[in-house]
Amino acid sequence: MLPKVARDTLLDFCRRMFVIRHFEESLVPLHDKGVFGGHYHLYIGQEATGVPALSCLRADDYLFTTHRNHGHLLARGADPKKLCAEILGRADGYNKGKGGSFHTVVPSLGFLHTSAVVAGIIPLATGAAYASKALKNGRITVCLFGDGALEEGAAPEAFNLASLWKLPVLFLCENNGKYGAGRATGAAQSSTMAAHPLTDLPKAYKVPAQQVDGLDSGTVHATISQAVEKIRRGEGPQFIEAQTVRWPGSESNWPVVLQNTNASLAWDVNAVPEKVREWYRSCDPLLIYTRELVEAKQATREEIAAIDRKVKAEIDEAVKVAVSSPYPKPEEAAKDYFA
Ligand SMILES: Cc1ncc(C[n+]2csc(CCOP(=O)(O)OP(=O)(O)O)c2C)c(N)n1
Ligand SMILES: [Mg+2]
Repeated sequence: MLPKVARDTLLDFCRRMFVIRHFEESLVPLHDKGVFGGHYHLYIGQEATGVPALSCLRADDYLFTTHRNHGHLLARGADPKKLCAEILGRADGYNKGKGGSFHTVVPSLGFLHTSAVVAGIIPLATGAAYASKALKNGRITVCLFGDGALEEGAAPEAFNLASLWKLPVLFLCENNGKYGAGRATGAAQSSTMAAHPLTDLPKAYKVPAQQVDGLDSGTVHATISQAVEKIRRGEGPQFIEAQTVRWPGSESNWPVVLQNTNASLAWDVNAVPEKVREWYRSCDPLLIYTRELVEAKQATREEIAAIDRKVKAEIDEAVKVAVSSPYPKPEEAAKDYFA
């Protein structure tokens, strides 16, 4: 189902989803050629969660995210040139190349902290929500994390305080299937959590919690906007588990792109290698969204192909700019830290 928003906004969501997809796909060959090192994770397969969800926020709200942050930053309007330069460890990156893929922080977009420490941000986001409540600044905090974060003690501790103190925080858990094992099918379920469904955990702390189909942009948009309204009205925290199906390229330790995305795949996936075809046919949120736009006569196939081409050219340009950005000077190494 499409989000109930104006056509311009629907097309803007489409553009943002393509930005994420092309950006993420373009990182893989860069890494494989040694243009950047270190680990990294891609947001492919979760675009129909992040894009509509973050559109429900105000410009001055706060966000905290994880090792799978690129899509969140881009959904919120990050500059692909500066994000790519950051991931490549270059001086023109958002954090002068010192944060890298796992720790890109963009306070101007509300991202106060990004951490690869699984669940590390949950108490921090709760703290930011506590500050907003104390300062009465009307800002809410969105904490974005994966299903794996619920296995950490930090998560329930934070749910407890957020609930007791009725803090303005949205816990958005993106459940993309079991970590480190094969791809999940249908509703993702972790076998490393005793709490089933995962929403039982926040509910035990009286945090209202619900599951949504993270491939369904309309349901995500409606659910998040209602949750955000309740939080802004002072009702306290909310927890939403968005379920997606792990992109096959994220199954192994390092991302693998067997198929570069283009809009035409929405209507014919025969070009996709058989090994991964089923995911593109039925689980790819970007292609699902594209088909929905056309079926609802909100856009023609040609219009979508034009958005796709334009975004691809922008991302190619962003990569070029990032690759030509210099590394930070050695004397920069000890600057911008605090202890
Ligand atoms: C505290 C901690 N333990 C272990 C890791 C290693 N690690 C990195 S990603 C990850 C899985 C996280 O799964 P999930 O939260 O579901 O996120 P996903 O990668 O599936 O989006 C783990 C265990 C870590 N980064 N931090
Ligand atoms: Mg996960």
